[in-house]
Amino acid sequence: MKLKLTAVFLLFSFIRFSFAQDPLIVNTYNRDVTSLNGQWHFIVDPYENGFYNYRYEPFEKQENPGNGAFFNNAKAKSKTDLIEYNFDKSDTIAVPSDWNTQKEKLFYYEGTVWYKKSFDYLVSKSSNRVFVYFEASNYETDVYFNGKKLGKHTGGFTPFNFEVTNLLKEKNNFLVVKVDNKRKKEGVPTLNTDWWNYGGLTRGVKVIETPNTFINDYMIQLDPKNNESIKGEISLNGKNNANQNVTIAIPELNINYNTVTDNSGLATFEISHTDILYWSTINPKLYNVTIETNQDKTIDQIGFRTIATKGSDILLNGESIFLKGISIHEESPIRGGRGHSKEDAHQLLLWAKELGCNYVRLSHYPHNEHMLRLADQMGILVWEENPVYWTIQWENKDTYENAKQQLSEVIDRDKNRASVIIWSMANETPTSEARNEFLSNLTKFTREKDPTRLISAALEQSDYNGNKFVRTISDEFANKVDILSFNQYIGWYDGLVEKCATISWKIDLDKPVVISEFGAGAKYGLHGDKHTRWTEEYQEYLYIETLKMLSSIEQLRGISPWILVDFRSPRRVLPEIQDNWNRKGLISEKGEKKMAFFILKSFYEAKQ
Ligand code: GCB
Repeated sequence: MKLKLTAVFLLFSFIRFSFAQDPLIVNTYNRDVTSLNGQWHFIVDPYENGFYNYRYEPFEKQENPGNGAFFNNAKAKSKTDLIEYNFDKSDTIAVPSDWNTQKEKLFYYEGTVWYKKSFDYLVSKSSNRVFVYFEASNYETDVYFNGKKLGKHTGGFTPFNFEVTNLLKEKNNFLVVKVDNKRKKEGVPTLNTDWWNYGGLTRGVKVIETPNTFINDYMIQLDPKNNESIKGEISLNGKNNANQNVTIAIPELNINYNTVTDNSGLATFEISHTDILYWSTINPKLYNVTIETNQDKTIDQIGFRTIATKGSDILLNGESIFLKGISIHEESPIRGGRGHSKEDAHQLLLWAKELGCNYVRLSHYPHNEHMLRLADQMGILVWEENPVYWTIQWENKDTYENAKQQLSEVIDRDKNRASVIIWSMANETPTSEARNEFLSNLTKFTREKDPTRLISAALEQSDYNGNKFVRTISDEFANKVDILSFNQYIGWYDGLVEKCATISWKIDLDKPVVISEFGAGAKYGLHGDKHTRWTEEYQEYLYIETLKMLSSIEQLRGISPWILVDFRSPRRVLPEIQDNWNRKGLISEKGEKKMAFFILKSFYEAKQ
């Protein structure tokens, strides 16, 4: 019996080990990669018939899974073979992209879809290593390569990669990916949100070939305490990662710095320089930074700036700045559905610029990397957000680990982007002891992982000592953040627009206040008097009155109204007005600007 248990345990730990995810490779944006984007075969599998046998046991746990397991990509070899699926005869779908807006029958679908891509691959050097890298896949993803499980990833908006070096063949590799976007009570986000649960391989998939020992990760930033010092660490991955020479070069600053990795493959460094041109919203200066070892080389475009708070001021490079912002969902303004391309990101950020923004809130989950790369280039500050939204299971340890993992992955990806100044822990979460602990732990984790940025969360406001006309923030977690942010909907969910003029604010904390949301629904082209809901006039009136009301908050240092563009949400069902769209956009999903757009634009123009 004991022996048997040990065997089971060993098998179990082997499975766990073999499913472990590899450390995230950074800067794949600039690496030479082979894209697997394009048409993939797919099978819709609501009963997960390709994953479980008829006793509902996962095929991947069977010694001999047989022909039912979709990850084997089986083909009938003789006329007697019984195989009840065939990827190559199944329909195709584009990757990257959500499935909902590509196939009408999948518009409301929440469940499992299997993807398959076959490809040939010739490594350029036999000692090289090869990885498959997923930019994002919503929500649970099981990855199989040539019939072997590579691993599983949870979370719909962050990248992950697996090594395939030892499984790779020159011809006919097959990558089979099971993507399941079922919402889960214990998930992050949970069952209830106000956005479309787009499923699928929503961002790109690529093959990355690296030398045997390669530059896996680095963080190169200005020392928050000394703006004449560039600090960083670089980690190498591979058998020969110890005692390796690493060179960091920034030609424009005449920097050519040599260092050596320690026994674990890590090199830390600090380079003093007195003539750094700082990245700012006015002059978003990016330097070409080269990192080189004797085997590998990577180039990144990095901006250097400091961000800090002092009392109620936000200081960018030591100077106070007002965050003229707008909230954005990741929907394509070009083709609809989940946004993923550079063109999608560019259009959204151009609209933000046109509005006069120097800042965007990327809600409510990590957006694709183009957004951050372009924000870096365009001089737009960014709030990035973890999808801890509304009513997460605060007491569930796995939920916490999941939230932490997703946060960790977006920090890994974007920690070298000058534009990113705020990590947001959560949105509109109900206060409780368990929630405070959950968010405080996330905050602690984030500060340790990245001490160069500010922490916030979109909180909620409430009456001050029972007085409905005086509003405050009474939330213990407010003590933990650097930027005090909250959403408020006075004039929309909370009374009518006239109410704005009756409200005053009493916020005692000496911290910068950034209003993370306010807004009203309006259907583009619907006109009437300013008291009629859903008209552009109502929305315009709300913006005028809200901006007046918020300006009386002494510590006000920024706003990101809700929202740049109308976005899909299954919660929004009012016929002829919503038809599954949240209508609080300043721009319609067709790109038409509503009247309130111009109110906010002139507010920003007048603001220093
Ligand atoms: C909120 C949420 C946001 C919703 C918005 C609304 O407070 O943070 O996700 O979409 O309100 O339109 O109600």
